Amino acid sequence: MEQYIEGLRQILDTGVDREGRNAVTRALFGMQMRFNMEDGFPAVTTKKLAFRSVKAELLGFLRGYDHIDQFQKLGTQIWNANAEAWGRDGYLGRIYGVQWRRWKTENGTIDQLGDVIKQIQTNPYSRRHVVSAWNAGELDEMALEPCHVLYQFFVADGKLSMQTYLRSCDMFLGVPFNIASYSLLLHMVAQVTGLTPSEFVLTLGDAHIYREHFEAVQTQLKRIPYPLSRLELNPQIKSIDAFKMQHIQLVDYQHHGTIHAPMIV
Ligand code: DHF
Ligand code: TMP
Repeated sequence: MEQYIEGLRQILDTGVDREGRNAVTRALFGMQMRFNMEDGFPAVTTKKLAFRSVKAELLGFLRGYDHIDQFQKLGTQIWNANAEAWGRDGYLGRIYGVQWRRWKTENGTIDQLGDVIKQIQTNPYSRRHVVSAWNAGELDEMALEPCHVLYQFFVADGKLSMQTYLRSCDMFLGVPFNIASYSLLLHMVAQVTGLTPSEFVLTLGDAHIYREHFEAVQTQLKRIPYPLSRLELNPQIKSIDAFKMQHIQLVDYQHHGTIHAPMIV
């Protein structure tokens, strides 16, 4: 997680301040972080990560959910504010999971993730293991345009790696979730394809810290990181659609205290 901490420091020290869509941020453009799953699970330790929310959000995406009631039932409210701002009674529109599992075509839908999992099993060295949430034709039908836009898998030596492109990165609030969520997805896809999870690579576009978060980030930078936690998945689960909340456990998670900071909608 040193890379995450270094990223925060770099942006605070050398980033450029701009007034954007919703607030003033300090930003750098173009960064990359690599997390090797053999080193442990990359749950941030310099504050408390709401891992229950991470699990619930990802399971919701895997099920193609598109309404805050569904996410809330699973155990997270992190999408409520955007839904409210969009003003369609809790409907989130054609967001991530809808595109991953039911991308609309002229005569039906495409299960991008299901198809990629089949390809990983039958044609592992393909360079086309790509899932896209960026559906340019439907951007105006989403509560928020996708931040994590696209991901790709890579197989070598019985190990599975994954890379995600994050076009817009709220370094304090969203990014710790994104790192944990995609690392979790990497473990899940590795388990159902019989591979060992290897590297998660996060490529960041506009990497920013909201002015409202500067103090919270300073607090975090003063803290000494703990050793990484581990992830345990119930080994019986062999289908990406069979995972439930209780099949996913973060163990030995040592962390500093929660730091509250507002999400800027
Ligand atoms: N908008 C903005 N401005 N930044 C975001 O990071 C963001 N993320 C979204 C939707 N819109 C966004 C989806 N992901 C939280 C974390 C991730 C997330 C949305 C919200 C959040 O509030 N995290 C809190 C605690 C959450 C909890 O306890 O469930 C945190 O302290 O990490
Ligand atoms: P934007 O659409 O104007 O870029 O605003 C989206 C904000 O949400 C931006 O601060 C990035 C942040 N964000 C993340 O960092 N990660 C996420 O997963 C999501 C959904 C949003």
